[in-house]
Order: sequence, then structure tokens, then C-alpha cells
Amino acid sequence: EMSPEERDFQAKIDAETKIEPKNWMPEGYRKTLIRQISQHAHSEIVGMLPEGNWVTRAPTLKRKLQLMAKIQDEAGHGLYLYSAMETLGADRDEEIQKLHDGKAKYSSIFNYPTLNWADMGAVGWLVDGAAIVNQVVLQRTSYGPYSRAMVRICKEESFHQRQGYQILLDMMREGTQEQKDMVQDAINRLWWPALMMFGPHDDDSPNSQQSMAWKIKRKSNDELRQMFIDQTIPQLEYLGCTVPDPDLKWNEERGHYDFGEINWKEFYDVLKGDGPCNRERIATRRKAIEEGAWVREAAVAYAAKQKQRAAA
Ligand code: FAQ
Repeated sequence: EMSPEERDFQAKIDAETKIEPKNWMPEGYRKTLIRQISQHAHSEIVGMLPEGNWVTRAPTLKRKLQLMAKIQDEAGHGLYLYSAMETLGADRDEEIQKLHDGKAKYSSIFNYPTLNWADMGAVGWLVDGAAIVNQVVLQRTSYGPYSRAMVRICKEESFHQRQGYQILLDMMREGTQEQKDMVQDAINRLWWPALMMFGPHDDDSPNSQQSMAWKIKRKSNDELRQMFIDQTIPQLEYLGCTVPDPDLKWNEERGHYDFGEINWKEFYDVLKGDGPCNRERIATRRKAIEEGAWVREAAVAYAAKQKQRAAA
């Protein structure tokens, strides 16, 4: 027997009416959203680090400005998502503390190193490319603030993806053999981790069924992964590169690319904190928070002073 609140909530979900912060919602719905949106926000913030690694070594001023603009967008996405999370009653400081204690998840992809300049291209093309496939669908998520955040974020991610692909195109068209080899090397290292961004197989995804029923997720992990591969392989061919998957081939009957099995042990090792860069990423975030403490304290003191002045 549904309560009137539950009935109203379900009616909204059925009618594709967004759930807004002040509406009644099941506790599980609220918790799932806090989990997903906080993980998403942490991913944006930690995701600044692999690219931050290359700001001082960008090959031209133009590339440096583009890279800085992209990284600043990611900071903006993170703050935007933390705000969406706060509308659910979660505390930003508490959630960030969980990240710094190694208790919160963020996307596995950001625990891999960026070893050469071509990685900046491959991150933009593959990582932002995968992010877009996932986030375009999330524009239709049932929670209003999250859905609206995705609309803006997707616009910026499209620019990121284009700038990444352009880096790789330039290197493949005008580069030396050594630069072309760097592109292929970057793709070889980032291809499988990019596919892991979509999460476990649907059958091994504990959250999917309920999240799909609540319309938090609109397409499954495997569906999105397939969409990403299908749209990325023609771009790969246009570049003149390959992916490190001997099983990848077009399947005429399915109308999709077949592909090999992901190394799930590696995926779960990274989730447990044992990826190549997990410790370094968390240590860098902790240091940034500690070193920025005086700025936050000064801002609070300034705000208090302004308030006092206004009252006087
Ligand atoms: N990494 O039951 P499911 C970006 C966790 S893009 C780490 O399938 P769910 C832009 C999952 O959280 C990246 N953990 O879970 C950018 C769950 O954990 P829990 C961020 C993963 O939620 C580009 C457990 O495994 N995008 O930042 C991963 O239904 C370039 C079981 O999995 C988003 O977060 C993974 N790859 O589906 C920035 C998109 N996969 O808490 C800088 C929004 C799964 O139950 C540079 N999120 N897990 O222990 C989503 O769409 C979903 O949360 C999924 C996972 C699809 C990621």
C-alpha cells in the first residue's frame, strides 16, 4: 500500500516530471543521488590532476590556454555538481572529507598517469567522449537540479572532446613519426580504462535496476559502453590509429561493433584504491585543501566583517 507521498512521487516519475529539492522523495532515492552526484563531482575535481600535469609543458601558448580553459571548466563542473548534491541535504565538507579519507569513489579513469603530450589529446577525445555519452543521457535524469547541471556540462564537454581530437589529428597529420607513435601509445594505454568508465556489466551492477526504475539512470552501463564504441571507432579510423583489442570488429547482424572482454580484476583493483595513481591523487587533493585553508579562512572573516558593517 503506497502512501499519498509515494503515489505522488511515482506519478511524477511516470509522467517524466522532474523531482525538485522540496518534493517528497524516498530515502533510497535521495541516498542514491547523493552517492552518484558526489562521485561525479569528485571525478571532476580529481580529473583536473592528470591534465594539470601538462599545463607547464604544453607545446604552444594556444595549447596551454585551451588546456587551462578545459581544466577550469572541470573545476566549475565539480562545484556545480556539489551544489546539486547539497540540494539533497548532503554536506559538502563531509563528502569532500570522505574523498580525502579514501572512502569515496570517483571515476577509475583518473587513477591512470598521463605520460606524454598525446595523452592530453587522448583524454579529451576518449575520456570526455565517454563522459559525454553518459552525460547526454543524464540530461533526462529524473532529479531536476542534476538534470539541469548536465545540460550545461554537456555543452562544455563537447568543446573538450573536440580540442582533444584536434590535438591528435594535428599530431597524426603533421607530426613526426615519434609524435605519431606517441598518439598510438596514448590510445593503447587509455582505451581499456575509458571503456571501464561505464561501470561493471549490467548483470554485475548492483545499483542499476533500482536507478533505472527511478529514472536516475536512463540507459544501462553496457548500452552506453556500446554506444561509445560505435561512435568512436570511425573517429579512430579517421585518425589512422588502432585500439589494443584483437576482438574488435563490426558485426553486420547486430549493427554494432563486437569487442573483447574488459579486465575486470584491474577495474576492481582501481576501485579498491590500488590503481597506478590512486594514492598520489588523494595526496595531491589533501595538500591542495590544506594549503588553501588560509584563503577559505580569510573569505569567511571578510564575509563576517562585511555583515557586521552592514548591520552597523
Ligand atoms: N569508476 O552499480 P554500479 C568526468 C562504482 S566523467 C569508479 O553500476 P552506478 C568528466 C559505482 O559508483 C566521470 N567507480 O553503479 C571529465 C558503484 O559504487 P558504490 C564521472 C565506479 O552508480 C573528463 C559500484 O561501482 N562521471 O569526470 C565506476 O549505478 C575529463 C557499482 O557500480 C560520472 O560519474 C568507475 N568507472 O553506475 C573530467 C557519471 N563504475 O557507491 C576531467 C555519473 C562503477 O555502489 C577530465 N555516474 N563504479 O560502491 C554514473 O552514471 C554512474 O554512477 C556510473 C556507475 C555509470 C558511473
